[in-house]
Amino acid sequence: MERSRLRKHEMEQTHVPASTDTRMKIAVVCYPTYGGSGVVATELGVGLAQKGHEVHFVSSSQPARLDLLNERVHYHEVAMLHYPVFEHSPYLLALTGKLVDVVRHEGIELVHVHYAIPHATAALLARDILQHEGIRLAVVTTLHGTDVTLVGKDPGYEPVVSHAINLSDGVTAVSESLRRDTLEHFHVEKPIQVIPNFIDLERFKQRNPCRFTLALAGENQKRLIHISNFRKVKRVDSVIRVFALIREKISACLLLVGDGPERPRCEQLCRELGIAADVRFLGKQEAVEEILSAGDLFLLPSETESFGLAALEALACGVPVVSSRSGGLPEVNVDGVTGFLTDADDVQGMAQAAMRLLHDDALLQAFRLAARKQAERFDIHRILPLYEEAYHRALQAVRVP
Ligand code: GMT
Repeated sequence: MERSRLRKHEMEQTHVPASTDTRMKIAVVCYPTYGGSGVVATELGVGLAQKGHEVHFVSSSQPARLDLLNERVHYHEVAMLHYPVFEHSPYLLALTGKLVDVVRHEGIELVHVHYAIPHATAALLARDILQHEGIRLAVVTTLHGTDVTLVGKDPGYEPVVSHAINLSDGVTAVSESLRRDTLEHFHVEKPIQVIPNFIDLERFKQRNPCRFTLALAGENQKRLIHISNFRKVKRVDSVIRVFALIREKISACLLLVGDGPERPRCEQLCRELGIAADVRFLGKQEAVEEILSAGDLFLLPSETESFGLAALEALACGVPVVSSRSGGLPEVNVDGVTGFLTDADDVQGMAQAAMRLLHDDALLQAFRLAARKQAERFDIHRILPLYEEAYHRALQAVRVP
């Protein structure tokens, strides 16, 4: 690295933040995909930029909810090098190289990676490379879900993820349940701070339902909603089976938002159960808050769910949730207050819980109010400062000689 540029970097880094008001230069690494950790990372980054920090997103393509680039929000695409020798191009190395470049040229002091695999390993490698040039970089890793509960704990990945957790300068998990799972499945000495996911209560609130959604349902039909990426863990087939039982007793329609590998099987199941006319596959949608506002109930029977951001979005729009009690869902959906919790494979139980609410308007209304109140606990304005504090602690840690 050129001397002058190095000096500029050092000068910026000698300004140890005195308080959590200090502006930081942060790189955010995430998957760009619709849903989950990519959404949390994007909304966190944009929120930090609104508070005056400079945020650089680093991803394989522009994150789905990142529509605003300005003087404090930047995006750097990880370009893949394709070469005939590679059966699969090494994303880990491409990301590491991009991080080194962005840190060098933008004076980044902290990298926040969302989803450990392979982002945390890439950030640690970048930190090592930069250390040889005299640049100190803090790495904060946020564990989101299957990076721990499914993929990460695979014996082939476990030592790599344990190493990434132990060597990060700060580690957070999105729920207490995920923190426990991490301690159970990994060889971890590092303290893990729980910082729950958050919600923008201004965006996610009861609002005029989307006209398109209303047009899809009959006048007196109850509307059930499910939103996911249609992967096996989401058990969208159970959503359909629960709905089939409800529909035997109540006039209702099911709105399915999102897309993914299980969708064709789910479409087939609807035909086999003879309910296809009342089930709408809406695909990926941007204005989920408008669709949710048309809903009476949200269904989420996931096999594993470290947090359940979609459930929180539903609650914020005043829509009660009937979900499994897997993972962190009980930390979001309060049984008997904001919805009901059942075992993940209890299709009958879920249908009964749903019908209890759909049959009783007064109860449904009480749950709607409680749902919004619960969502207020996860207000972005309460959670964002927790990340700022975590960053400051990580920065202090790398600055101690
Ligand atoms: O881990 C995944 O399945 C993907 C991950 C993501 O990157 O989309 O989703 C997880 O992170 C979300 C945001 O923190 C949580 O709300 C989800 O509950 C979690 N998914 C699972 O645990 C299955």
